[in-house]
Amino acid sequence: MSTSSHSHTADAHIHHDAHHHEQGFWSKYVFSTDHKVIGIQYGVTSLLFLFLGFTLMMIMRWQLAYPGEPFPVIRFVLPIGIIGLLTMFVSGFKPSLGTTVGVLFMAMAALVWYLATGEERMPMGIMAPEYYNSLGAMHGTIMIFLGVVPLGVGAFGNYVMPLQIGAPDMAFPKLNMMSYWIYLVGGIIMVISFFVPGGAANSGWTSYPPLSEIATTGQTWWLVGMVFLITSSLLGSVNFIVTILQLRAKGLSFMKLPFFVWAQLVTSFLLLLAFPPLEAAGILQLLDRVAGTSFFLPSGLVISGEKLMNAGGGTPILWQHLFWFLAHPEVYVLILPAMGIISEIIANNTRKPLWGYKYIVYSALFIGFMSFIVWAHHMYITGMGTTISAFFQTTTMIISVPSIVILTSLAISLYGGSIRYNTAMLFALAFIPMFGIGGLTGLPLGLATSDLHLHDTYYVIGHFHYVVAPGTIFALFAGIYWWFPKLTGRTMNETLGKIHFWGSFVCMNFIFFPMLIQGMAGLSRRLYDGGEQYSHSANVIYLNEVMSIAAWVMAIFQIFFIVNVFLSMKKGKKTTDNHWEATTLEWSATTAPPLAHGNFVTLPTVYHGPYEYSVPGAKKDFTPQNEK
Ligand code: HEM
Ligand SMILES: [Cu+2]
Repeated sequence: MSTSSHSHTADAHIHHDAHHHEQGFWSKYVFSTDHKVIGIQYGVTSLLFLFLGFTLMMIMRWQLAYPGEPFPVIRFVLPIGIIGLLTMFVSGFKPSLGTTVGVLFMAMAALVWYLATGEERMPMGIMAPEYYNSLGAMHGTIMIFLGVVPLGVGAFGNYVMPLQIGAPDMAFPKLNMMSYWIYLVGGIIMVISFFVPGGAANSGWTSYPPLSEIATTGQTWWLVGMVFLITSSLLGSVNFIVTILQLRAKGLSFMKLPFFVWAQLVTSFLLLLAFPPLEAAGILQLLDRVAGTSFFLPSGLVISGEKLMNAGGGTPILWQHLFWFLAHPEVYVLILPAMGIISEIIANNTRKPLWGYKYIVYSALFIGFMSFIVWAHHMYITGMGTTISAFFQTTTMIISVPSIVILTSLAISLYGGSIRYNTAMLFALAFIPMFGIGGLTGLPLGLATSDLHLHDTYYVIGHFHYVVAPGTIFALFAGIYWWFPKLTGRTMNETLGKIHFWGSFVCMNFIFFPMLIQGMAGLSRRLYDGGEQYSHSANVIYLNEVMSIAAWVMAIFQIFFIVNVFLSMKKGKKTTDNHWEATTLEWSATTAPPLAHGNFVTLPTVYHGPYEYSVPGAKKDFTPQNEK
């Protein structure tokens, strides 16, 4: 790989300095309207939330492995505090991003200490059953709505998409800023809910009534938080759609868009169309809880021997429909940006065009459309009658086809390439089989007959975690290693990166494969003691400890990642604007790091497709999109 500096880099930086207006600290870093700063804000915030969701899971895994044993608070709090101190140390305790993150890690250590103690949550140091429910519900909520989506869309989408389409910024920069701040408020409300009487929401991330309507105050906070998060997503998605449709560089026709941009476009439509019904439903549930309405409560509901006065005429099943009408498309919101990231990395590191670019694009569009008519495959057990079941089984089998097309195209893209095995590529390569397992294990859940047995077992937990953890999370890691040189002008350390990859890859499978086995044995999900009380789990219960240990070991490997980020930000090898010798605009037309605002020295014109690698007769093995 070439490390020589392109000659325009120096000029661009000079130009940059001359161009630079004096901006105050607040408008530059805090209430910024620059899509890159907002992308970074989204990135830092969502990574911290991912860490929090991950920590909740580690606390749960203690309870699952050793139910009834006192929780070793110090073993969990101390490492997080040390990460905080280490981060501050690497940043020299000076006012900077690193120090801020260090302080936030210290705050997180205090939060975890709070969460892992207290008579209400941990009587005599042992987890209360209701509290396991809280941790589970909040782990799911935080991971999805505060972690993965804001990272995949808010951070990567915001930072990369405008650069990839040659736009000076998003179409509505102020809306963009509002989207971030509303997201943050939603997140803070969710965190505060841990401190209200009765603790955080404990009705699952699905919030099914009637349970959710008689749950403690935390559920009200959850609903209010969700309204903020949904509003934020809606503002973001409108912005993304208009930006992609209106602000593409000259010559950048739709079929020349990098697949990452397509993925963001389809994702935005999913958010825009699927979230409003849940926002409405959330407000209705809120009214049921605080205003005495009965949208979701059936007549004659009796709770602990007492008739619930406001219950009547409502239907819990309506909530299930409204919830899954969002939540199935949401699954594709989690996976499409991931596929977008993977496509960029695979094309570049095989030095070959993406095989079947058109099929991939059409598949993504088809997925987008179909994802609105499969939702009730989550409800076979609810009981809808065979006709409706048959419809949803059919659509579910159909929607699996485009995913298979995308995955197959990516796999074929590898064939005959001269593959560069850097950390980003390793994560991208691992994505293919991991998402493959996640997808294939979904098929039996899409058929009512087999779902009868598998529904609500650990098989489901194993299935969707293969999609979101070694699937999406790996793609997001890949994206961080991949775009880091663009963000900072420096590269991440490859040795630390590879340790991080291999450790995570091995541990992930030790965590999630056993869940599939437990589930097939019939072990139910959402059990606070991991299924200890059931005789049918006797043969598979030992796996709980295996999975928990794998989860904690995996946590240790994440330290290599955290250290790598902060170390590389300060001390990483300086690199050129186009570190990976890539073709898309964010690499070949912008500087590293890109200009503060405006993005481009001169707006680029596009002449080529997104993945013209190793074109016969070309001088180099890559032809940038903007090269004449
Ligand atoms: C290595 C990482 C992870 C581990 C070890 C893990 C582990 C777990 C465990 C043990 C449960 C509870 C199962 C139960 O009691 O039924 C759970 C539930 C869940 N997890 Fe994860 N998880 C991880 C990452 C993620 C990610 C990345 C996401 C989403 C993007 C996610 C979303 C969920 C959801 C939605 C639930 C269901 C919560 C509910 O039942 O309401 N998890 N996870
Ligand atoms: Cu679904």
